[in-house]
Amino acid sequence: MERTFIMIKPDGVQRGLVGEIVGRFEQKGFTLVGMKLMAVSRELAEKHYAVHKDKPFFAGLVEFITSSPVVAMVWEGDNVVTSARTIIGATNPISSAPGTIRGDFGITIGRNLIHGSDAIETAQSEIALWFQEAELASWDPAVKGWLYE
Ligand code: D4T
Repeated sequence: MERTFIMIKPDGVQRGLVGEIVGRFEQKGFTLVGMKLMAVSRELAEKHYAVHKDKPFFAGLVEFITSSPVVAMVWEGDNVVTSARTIIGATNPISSAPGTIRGDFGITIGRNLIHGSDAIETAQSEIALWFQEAELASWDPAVKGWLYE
């Protein structure tokens, strides 16, 4: 089964949207296999966003992610990487469709509430960066037969 890394950013936690956001993934039918509320170290933030290290917004992004706790999660399901990106919406909330998390709750790109891995390989490296194997629980939801043919 495919897995993806999802992080509710500090703005999502501060605004009391954790339940709403987790609910959207649950209602879709995906399986939660790991979740923790945590303060993010500068080192972890810089590693997670290393691909953006030369961008003008990098320093502000690291500052933001380390400013207040985040909720780190791993979700499992068929095509969960792509599907989660659809549920999340476009990076800039100006362009995210209503019905998506960013479309419903976000206004600016620098406070876009949530991160989701952009590819299967990225998901694997992000899960390894944020979670120990023992923090993840593999389990079969009882409703599986009602979610998949
Ligand atoms: P993340 O990685 O947070 O899920 O966002 P996306 O995958 O949708 O978008 P991204 O990697 O291009 O951007 C990473 C992160 O940087 C913030 N950002 C981005 C910003 O503050 N200013 C900017 O101009 C851009 C492009 C938002 C998301």
